Amino acid sequence: MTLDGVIVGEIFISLLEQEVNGGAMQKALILAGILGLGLVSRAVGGQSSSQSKIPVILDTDIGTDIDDAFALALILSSPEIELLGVTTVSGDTQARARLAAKLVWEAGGAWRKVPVYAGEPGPPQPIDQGRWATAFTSPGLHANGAVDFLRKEIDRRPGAITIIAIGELTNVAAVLQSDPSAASKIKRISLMGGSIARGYAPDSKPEPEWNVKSNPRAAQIVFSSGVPILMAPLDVTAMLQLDAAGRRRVFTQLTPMTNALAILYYLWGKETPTMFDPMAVAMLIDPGLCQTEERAIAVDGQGFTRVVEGKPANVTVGMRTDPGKFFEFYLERVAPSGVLKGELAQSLRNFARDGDGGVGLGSSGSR
Ligand SMILES: [Ca+2]
Repeated sequence: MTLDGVIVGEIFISLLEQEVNGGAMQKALILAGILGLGLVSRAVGGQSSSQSKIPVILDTDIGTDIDDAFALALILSSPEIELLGVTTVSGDTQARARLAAKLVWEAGGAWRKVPVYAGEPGPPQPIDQGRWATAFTSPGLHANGAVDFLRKEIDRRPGAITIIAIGELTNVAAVLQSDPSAASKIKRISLMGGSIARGYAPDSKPEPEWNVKSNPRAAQIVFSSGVPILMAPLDVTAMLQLDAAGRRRVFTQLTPMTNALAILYYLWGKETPTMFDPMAVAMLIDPGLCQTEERAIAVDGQGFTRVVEGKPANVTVGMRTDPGKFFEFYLERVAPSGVLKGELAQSLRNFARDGDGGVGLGSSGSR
């Protein structure tokens, strides 16, 4: 579906809200009108047609911190993105792959066809959320093959694919090293990582950020590859706290996806998520969410990301952001307010999830 279609769909949905107190026949007529025109928007889920979308592969260490799950949920709520697949990195990559595969399964519709590939396992990391998906299997879940998958997709669509990297850069570096031509075939890497003018705490000095510090060599390979990089460092992420009101808004949506987020949040076991990773998705969709600068950035052996003066820029880096605008953007997608309430909303969601009836809700998208 085109963006215009989404907008028209939302107009219909707002009309629908006004009619939600009407009789059953009236509801049925409105529902039939929407479905007949194929105008059901992202509000009811499903990966729609791929025309003019941003094709992406998400590379993630989902399962340790909670923000990866929130980032994947943003992708699953964003009609601008065509999700070709998910790859996992760091520690028990198979446990992470099960988590990602179960989350896309919960999103329903064509999302269930999104393949998930585990990368090479690394040194153990805590994955407290893993219990949610211990025994999960699906046709799209693969116990290995992340780097091969990335390379094949990049070969299949040279110059088209954006990699969203929200873990250490081990898989991305492996792709770049496995094929000298790979760098020229990747459109862009949108990554959460690094620290330019501040660290984790307010007013702190720059420090090695987790994703870079976990594999500085891989980060060096990525930052020196020549692939255009869109970078969400601590400067535009460390202040993004999802407060109690935001959590309540997400967890009371009662969709299968937001229910999954609630479970993962409680398994994670801390109070306030910092939404580091969702910014790497958000600024790709809406560059206006960050004030960016074009910079030459180099990675040192400790994992510092330093601006090098007098060299050509290799990175578009977010330097400042307005957390209020970010959360407005995030929550309107993952937990939309005022869109589709009550039983009719559930009917539409069920319809979208269980059978698209040929109205474009679950068209094949990528595969
Ligand atoms: Ca992450």
